[in-house]
Amino acid sequence: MPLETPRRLVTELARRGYNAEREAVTLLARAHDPAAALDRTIESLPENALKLSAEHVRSILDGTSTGRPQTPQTTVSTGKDQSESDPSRHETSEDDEQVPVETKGSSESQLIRQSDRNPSPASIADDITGESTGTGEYKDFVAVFRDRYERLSRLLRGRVNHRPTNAVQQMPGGNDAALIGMVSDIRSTASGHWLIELEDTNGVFPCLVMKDRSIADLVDELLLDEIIAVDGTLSDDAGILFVDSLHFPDVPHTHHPTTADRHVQAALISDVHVGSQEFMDEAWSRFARWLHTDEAESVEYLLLAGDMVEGVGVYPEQDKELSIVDIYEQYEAFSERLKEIPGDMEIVMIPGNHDAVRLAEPQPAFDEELRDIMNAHDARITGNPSTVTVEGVSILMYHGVSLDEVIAELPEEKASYDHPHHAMYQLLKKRHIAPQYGGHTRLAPEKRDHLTIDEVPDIFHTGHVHKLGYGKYHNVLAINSGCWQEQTSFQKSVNIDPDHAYAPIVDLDTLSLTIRDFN
Ligand code: D5M
Ligand code: FE
Ligand code: ZN
Repeated sequence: MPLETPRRLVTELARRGYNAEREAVTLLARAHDPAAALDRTIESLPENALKLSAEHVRSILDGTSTGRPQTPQTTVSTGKDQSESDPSRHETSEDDEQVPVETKGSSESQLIRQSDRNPSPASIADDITGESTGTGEYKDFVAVFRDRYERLSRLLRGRVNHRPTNAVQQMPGGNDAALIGMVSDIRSTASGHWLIELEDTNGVFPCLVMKDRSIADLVDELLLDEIIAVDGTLSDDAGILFVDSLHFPDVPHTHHPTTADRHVQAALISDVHVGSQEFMDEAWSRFARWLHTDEAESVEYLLLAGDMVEGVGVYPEQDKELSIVDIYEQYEAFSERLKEIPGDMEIVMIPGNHDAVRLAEPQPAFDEELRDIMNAHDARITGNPSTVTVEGVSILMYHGVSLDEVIAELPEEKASYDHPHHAMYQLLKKRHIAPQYGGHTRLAPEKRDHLTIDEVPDIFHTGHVHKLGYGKYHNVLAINSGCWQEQTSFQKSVNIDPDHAYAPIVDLDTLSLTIRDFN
């Protein structure tokens, strides 16, 4: 990156964790080779220095001395930390080992600059089926991120008195300031503090979270491309914001779920994987038979959150574990299994990453051909994700591919395969189905960001990670529903120990939960 302009120098200094006197930046910008001058200056700074002085730069440029380093400047005032109450948590049944993790990548600026990352973001709450407008062009990606910013910043505006990044750049040093932006970079400085770059539609601004502040814990929860707000104090040269408090769009603590006005229940399941040699044929039949019993009399709804069938060519070597190799025959077999379910139950289905619809999210619903095959119950067939309302209760159904990413990025206590609902809490907190762009989760470019969680659901239902987990987050019942497939050889190789053949049953009038075991 060329460093000839003061703005770029400031950004680069901030990226490396340094603040600088205005005069120091001017001197560097005037140097014959600003990049080399910057490198030399930084090399000669002591380890714990945070600020670059003009005197120091002059001494380097003159070549007279290495200069007397400044003492680190850490003017951080007291802040009101955002403390998250621990949501109520029920224990899940099984223990498992952790799956290998990935590291955070760095993201290119998406709101104002061109990004050349692999094409794709996109849709929530509403079903995308038939509404997809994205062409995959560059302008769609800019549009979708602007839309994400617009939607989620609205949720934060009441909480901070923010200004656009370019306005903050003009403010005098030492002032209080607040920003709302997309997290475009997270890195630790040489001295262990956190440098977070926030981007809005006007620019990028560096924000520093000091390691010994209690809000430093929240940095662990940050994902690239999510929208947050920060409040703090500008450094003397106004080049960096020292963060006092950090806010997520979040679900209000006062959120009060709607419940059904009669006693009625729903079974929330996912990941049936018909067509896999590991599909649990007999357990499924036990579940279906139970639904015909008096005990299950109130279970009037069956919600299926994706991966109806095992699919074809989803993962390398998958064909060796297929019991049915033709995708249409898999849906026919699945349809037969649906026929075992009582005919008067209402079924809602969204697709998953093993299903025969486009992989990029939001995924449209099954097409006519597949609907014809699965027509036995006249199911409500909708896209992934979708919000469905059942007896007045709104249920956000999402297959869950982004959970892999959230679990990979965040520390164990914030999200893990053993506690998949904790990863769901993070999505609720960020008010986004797939905050991080450009990883595993393939996002379809649309003009609108359909994956923001605009309305808080009463229930959030996901699957995909094949682990059972449930709990409440700010009164939203989160359920990750396990699977109907025994451990595959791939899962064995990476220590995924699936929770299979459990059916979470929700009372729609009280939102209480019972887990039925069909193993
Ligand atoms: O995903 C089931 C779970 O297993 C989910 O957490 C992804 C993970 N998984 C399964 N197979 C693979 C491969 N081959 N690579 C990476 N991750 C994998 P499901 O959607 O049912 O396959
Ligand atoms: Fe699955
Ligand atoms: Zn899946």
